[in-house]
Amino acid sequence: MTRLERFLEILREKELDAALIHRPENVRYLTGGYTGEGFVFLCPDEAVIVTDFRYVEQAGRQAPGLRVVEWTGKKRGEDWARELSDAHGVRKLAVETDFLSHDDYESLRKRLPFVELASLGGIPEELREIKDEGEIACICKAADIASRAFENILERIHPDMTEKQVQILLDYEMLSLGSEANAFDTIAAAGANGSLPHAIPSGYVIQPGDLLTLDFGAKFGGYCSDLTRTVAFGKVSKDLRDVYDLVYDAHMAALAAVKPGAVCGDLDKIARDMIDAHYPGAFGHSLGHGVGLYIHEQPRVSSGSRTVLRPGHVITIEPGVYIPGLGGCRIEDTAILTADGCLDPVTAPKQFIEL
Ligand SMILES: [Mn+2]
Repeated sequence: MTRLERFLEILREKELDAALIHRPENVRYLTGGYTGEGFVFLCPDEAVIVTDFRYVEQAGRQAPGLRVVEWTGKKRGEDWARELSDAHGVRKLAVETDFLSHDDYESLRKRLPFVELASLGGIPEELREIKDEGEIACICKAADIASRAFENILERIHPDMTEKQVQILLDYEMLSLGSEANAFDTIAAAGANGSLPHAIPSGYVIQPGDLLTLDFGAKFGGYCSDLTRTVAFGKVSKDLRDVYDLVYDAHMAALAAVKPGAVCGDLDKIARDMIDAHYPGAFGHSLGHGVGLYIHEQPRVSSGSRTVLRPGHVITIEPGVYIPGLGGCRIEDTAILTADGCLDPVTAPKQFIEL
């Protein structure tokens, strides 16, 4: 059964006649490759991409099986939604209420007064949680590109460079190795900036004795990789070395527990208990998250999450310690759930590196 067939089956189970899909990752996923703007109308008899002139030809190439219609100044998106709903006798139409703007929702509601608008309730996101072989191959390739980029820059980064210069070097390397785009804005945080989990790379000049945290990812076939490495420049203080060793141990312990049947909240607890025993409260974010077409997907790997892992889940394991005034450390790999364990596509070294 194709993704689209499975999606339509769930729509039917939920007694929804049709759906409008606007979120770009969901459009790409359900059309099998369309990456342009617009939306998709889906019902059991028809799948239609509604877009403007700029993407009509592209839509035909990327999603050959689907009908493509063009909106214009005279016939806008909501007019097409109306026409397609009328043509298929739609009474209950599902939309992404967690994505559409209030204004877009209101203009649909006004244009479709006899149709009940319902929430799609995250059906595509749920389908996207479990990756198929093709998707996993893309994630592995994206992880390989990012891993090799990291290894390649190790001999070229040194004190006296700014965080920004390191970011540019890493991004350039990933793109040169075949990344389609960055999976997200690369984080480079050195010295005291390391205590900011999502620091923006700055003009700060890296000093001997600093730790540098790099959080980055490549994209391949639309799929993201996500990894974090922390490296030392020269001799770091004993405090920083202890932080590194603890984060490393917590990362390895949580990663070792990733297998089908594992509960996401339990994985979080493994790493959190280890860190809280030494630095209470210094690990202030979740252990990880799903990765796919989008960088942060289901499932959440967080405290209290009851999600049970299954083959095809792809999650990150990224504990960290952040101490204002001192700095921080995070180590992250991506784990792909297999039938009996997990596969780690990240090959970048993660033992303590002193540059
Ligand atoms: Mn991550």
